[in-house]
Amino acid sequence: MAVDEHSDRGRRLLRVFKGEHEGPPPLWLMRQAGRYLPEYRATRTQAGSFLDLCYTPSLAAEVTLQPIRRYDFDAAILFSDILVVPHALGQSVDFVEGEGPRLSAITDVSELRRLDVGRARHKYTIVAETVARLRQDLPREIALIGFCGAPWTVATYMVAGRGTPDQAPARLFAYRDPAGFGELVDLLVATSADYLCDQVAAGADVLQIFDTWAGALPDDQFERWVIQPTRRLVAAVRSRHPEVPIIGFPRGAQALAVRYALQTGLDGVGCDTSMPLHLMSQIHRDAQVVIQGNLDPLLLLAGGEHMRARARQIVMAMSGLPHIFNLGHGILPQTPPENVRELIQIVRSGVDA
Ligand code: 1CP
Repeated sequence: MAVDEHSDRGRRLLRVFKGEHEGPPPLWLMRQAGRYLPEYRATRTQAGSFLDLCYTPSLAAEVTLQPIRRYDFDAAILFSDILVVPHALGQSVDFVEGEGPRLSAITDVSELRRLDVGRARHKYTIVAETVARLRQDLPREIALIGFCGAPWTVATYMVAGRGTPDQAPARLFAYRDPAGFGELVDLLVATSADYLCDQVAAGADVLQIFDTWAGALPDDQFERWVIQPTRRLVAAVRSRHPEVPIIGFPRGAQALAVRYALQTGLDGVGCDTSMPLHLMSQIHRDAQVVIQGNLDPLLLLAGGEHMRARARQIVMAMSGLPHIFNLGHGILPQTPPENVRELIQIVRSGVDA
């Protein structure tokens, strides 16, 4: 890909974190690599299993680069999955076609002893190799985003053994045995810090912590299992890499996102689809963080005038603030790739296009 094409923009995504945010916002999209792209489906078939794709650096790097070749994004996000961490710790993890992830559920605290943080560190070297390849292949102008799941969200899968609509198994575990659940969360804080630091050492420029199920908790539990572990994870990464910007994505947090932004020490907060635009600007005002989001992925799938109007509305509402344009959740597999191109044009051309 031509470096010149991007040179006028410079490293726009990183500059937003330094307080430079004139002009249209930088943009990337959650799940920008994935099943909506025919070239992803082809590589996915070639890889065999989903975990093989995550653990084969040449293929994981290839699918990370596919959306960058097609579109004018400001960032690439490492292709991996949040469930690589439980797998690396020694839990059995399987992605069942058409059904989603299946893990051997952790039902009591004795099963935590079998998880092995040392073994995990060894597995992380494979992901770090993907990151290193990507940093070499990507033009400097395009930021490389590393990521992990937040301790709470990863724990919900580890305890339930699968995705659940209400995260009831993890919530119950935490109510019945807070000390035991706390042990699992502490272990995830420690190993996720290793995982993120390995990604930064290999060349990741920015990090994102995905807390997809943050919205399932009442405020006292949110404080304990979302805010506190995230604050410790951020502090642990900062102690080794003070400069790297870290974005949190507390999906469903609504008004609690303000407290989350104030208390975690994060540099940016990703806002989900249901977050009102005025609350997005309030989070920035109260906590001085960069704001990311939040077009409805279904509207990207639908396309047309409604999508164009809402994208402009978001850009306009956030203008003058440090804003990274994104969706409010990941791209859906049925999304027409041409809608992504159109969205990028709208965001790049500013509000008066
Ligand atoms: O067969 C396939 O291709 C599987 C689909 C898929 C993809 C493309 C899964 C299974 N994971 C991924 C990649 C992925 N997952 C990325 C790649 C980078 C990108 O382009 O954004 C990232 C950042 C994730 C993170 C992830 N995995 C999250 C957090 C973000 C979110 O979407 O909420 C979660 C909750 C997962 C778990 C997971 N992995 C895959 C599925 C289907 C799920 C959801 C399971 C469920 O709860 O039902």
